[in-house]
Amino acid sequence: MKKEKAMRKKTELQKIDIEEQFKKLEDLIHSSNTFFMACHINPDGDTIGSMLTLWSVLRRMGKKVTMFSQDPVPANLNFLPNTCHIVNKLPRRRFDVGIMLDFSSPMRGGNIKSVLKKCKTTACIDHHKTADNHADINIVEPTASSTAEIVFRLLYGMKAAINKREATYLYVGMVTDTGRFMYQATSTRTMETAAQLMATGFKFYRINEAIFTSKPKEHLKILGRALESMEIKAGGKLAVMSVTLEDFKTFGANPEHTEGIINYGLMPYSVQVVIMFREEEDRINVTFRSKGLVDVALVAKNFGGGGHKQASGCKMAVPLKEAQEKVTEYVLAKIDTAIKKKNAAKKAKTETKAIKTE
Ligand SMILES: [Mn+2]
Repeated sequence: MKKEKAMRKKTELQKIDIEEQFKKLEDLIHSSNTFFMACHINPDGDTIGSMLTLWSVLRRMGKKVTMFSQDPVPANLNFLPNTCHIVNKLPRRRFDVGIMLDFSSPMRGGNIKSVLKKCKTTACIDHHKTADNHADINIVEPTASSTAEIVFRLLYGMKAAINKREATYLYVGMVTDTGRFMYQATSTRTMETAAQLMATGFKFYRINEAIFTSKPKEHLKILGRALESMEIKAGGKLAVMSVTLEDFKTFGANPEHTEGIINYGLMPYSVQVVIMFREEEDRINVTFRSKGLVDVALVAKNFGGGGHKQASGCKMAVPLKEAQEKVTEYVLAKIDTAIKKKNAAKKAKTETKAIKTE
């Protein structure tokens, strides 16, 4: 009971805190004139969609807004109107407000630190668990499906009417970050927000088509090659895929065309880990995916790379065959250890159970 009360108090405190942050940003938007906005490096639909939305709303309010992205907007998002206004050169001027969208540490935005220093106030809107509250105003909600969902809440609170185009931007952010409303982070609030966006009447099916069901033919050809190359090892637990320089040459494809292909390796029911090798001119790009049995962040680290427990990567300056052998052998050993550990834990559990029933 006591615990419950404390828990409730804690969530209430968090709630008050985040509401306060929303209010602070709202007031700041009203009282400021010039804004700098940045999306993260290797931008995705969420960071771009969130930035375009705020840019559009603030401009309608008569504000001056500069949008910055260090990396180019990915080809599958180029259909979005106004991406041409995103600059990749750091502005020199001063701003009233600097806003980081979908990231919280300036590093993730590229070289923006110098610009943020020249902003009177900084803010961050993010939904990553790892977010650090570096900015003056931090609206961080790890339970939100996407930054776009949080931006919607901000605008809703501000009573800013969202037009069709802005609804499109926000929808792009949500539908991409949730994998078409498929991932765990999709909540009732996500669906309610999407419904409110749809009510503006934008053609969501055209967006889905543009993002999910249209691909360059080079991507499909490389996908075919990668699937063909798939080898299943460790009694079905490991899938290994490779794409060679020769494949790229044959289809006139480039590394960008391999985007997302590794995820196909996780599709077989029994597979726990996927390794994908991509041959480049002077090195081998290796990526990993895991359903959880093996921590692939540690695997990548062992070869000089890094990442997350379930998605990681590294680069190796050795011939393809050598990389394939070394990495596969290492992962096979990791799978073996993980299974042995799992079995030992299972055995210990049944034994304690047996003792208890005795
Ligand atoms: Mn995001």
